[in-house]
Amino acid sequence: MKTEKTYQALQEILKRRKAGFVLLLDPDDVPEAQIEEKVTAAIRAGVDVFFIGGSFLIEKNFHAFVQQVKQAAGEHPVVLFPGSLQQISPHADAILFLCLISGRNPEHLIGNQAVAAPLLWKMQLEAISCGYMLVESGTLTSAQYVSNSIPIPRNKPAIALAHALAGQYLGLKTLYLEAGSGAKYTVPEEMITLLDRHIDIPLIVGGGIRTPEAAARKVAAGADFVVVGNFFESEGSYALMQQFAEAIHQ
Ligand code: 1GP
Repeated sequence: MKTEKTYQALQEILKRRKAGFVLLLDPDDVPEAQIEEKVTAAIRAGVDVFFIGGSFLIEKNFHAFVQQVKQAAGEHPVVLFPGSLQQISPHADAILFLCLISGRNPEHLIGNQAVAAPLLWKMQLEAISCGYMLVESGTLTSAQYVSNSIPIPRNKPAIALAHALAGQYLGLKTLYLEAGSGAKYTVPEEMITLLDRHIDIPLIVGGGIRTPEAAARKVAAGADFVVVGNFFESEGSYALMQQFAEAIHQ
């Protein structure tokens, strides 16, 4: 892919703010009639970037969903965060080209990427390479189950650092420390700080973040982007979105 427009837009956000606020939208959890209203409200509250993805796609026409989110998001980046090979669409600005570097499952290290790459090339969709690292978070998560991989022990930050450095030396452009959607425990701050001290590429952190205080702790520890998904699927939670934005932007 020739352009890196969206990757540059992410870096621009980091020049303006301490960290970026990412809202993860799961197509199965946002009713079609609410897409525009939710995206508009999120932008008003201070969301910087939208990720779209989920472990399964059961209900939705994925392309139509991505198109509607992009229409409502305007200039704000809309990035695919694919839970499977079915979650690829030319209507997004870019895709996180995930490599599950914490695991040892060849399908998630190179197999799926080789299937997806020609499709991305045909669509001329920007691919942002991302070292995806699952971190143990108290219970079995969908990401662990679906990827058939063992997460990094949460009390072993040195293991996370070794994988993160390997990802950076391989030329990956971002790293994602993932506790898993709805995780019981979030990614430990100690692990984030250790990576932040040694890694130059943007560090994305997500999974189980349910309060502005928790989000602020991830940023203080060194997260460049904080992803929140599950929490904003509950009734009335959008009222707190501005507080999350303030906590993340600092
Ligand atoms: C999951 O990191 C994201 O992939 C967000 O997690 O849904 O728990 O906020 P939550």
